[in-house]
Amino acid sequence: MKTINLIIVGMLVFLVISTSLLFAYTYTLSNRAASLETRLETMENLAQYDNIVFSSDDAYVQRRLKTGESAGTPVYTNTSDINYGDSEWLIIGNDEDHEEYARIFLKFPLSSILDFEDIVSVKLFLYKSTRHWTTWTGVANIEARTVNNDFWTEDTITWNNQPRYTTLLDVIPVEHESYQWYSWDVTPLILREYTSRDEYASICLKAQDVQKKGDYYKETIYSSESGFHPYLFVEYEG
Ligand SMILES: [Ca+2]
Ligand SMILES: [Ca+2]
Repeated sequence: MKTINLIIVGMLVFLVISTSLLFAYTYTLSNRAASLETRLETMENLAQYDNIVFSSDDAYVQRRLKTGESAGTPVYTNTSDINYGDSEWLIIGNDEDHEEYARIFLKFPLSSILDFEDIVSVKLFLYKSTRHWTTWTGVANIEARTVNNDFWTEDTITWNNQPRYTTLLDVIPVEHESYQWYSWDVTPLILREYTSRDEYASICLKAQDVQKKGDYYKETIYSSESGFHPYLFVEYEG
């Protein structure tokens, strides 16, 4: 009789636990779906405006990552030939302690900009995520730089075959713990592309400073695969 009671109690406990887990899982899923919906709706609203240009290609590239130590010898994962074009993240990092470097490349088709003569400014907008690797609370200066080569694609770009970056366009302090849009002024690049009849503008985003001893930062931006599509905002005269 005691054994039967124990079995019944056991079954009841199992039922209660599994039902709670199922509820928690369903709740998390519906929350995630809701937040993705909100993001996509925001992007659709933006797309109504003809002064928004979405990126055609976006990816980050990354140099080798120190993953740990084995008997005093550093262990690395070589990421230099890995392509991250379909990732929902775009990552920036410049960390000598961990020997880890990451940059973002973006490409924008300029055919939808019809009125170059009336351009007042063009700003690059990126949404910063709170996906963190550490509890560091500092500010990272992030540079936007010109990339002359437009022949790279998000499906093939890696650390080893990345195009060169050149002129500094703008530098913006990004708070590690923030969750918001940030913008960089890229007007001179877009006007130059127009003057030279170039149909695409490529931009590199990288960290300006090398990480200081004891600090560790890697900033994560949402990619076009996430719902927060990187875009250019073109401001016209009048
Ligand atoms: Ca991408
Ligand atoms: Ca170009």
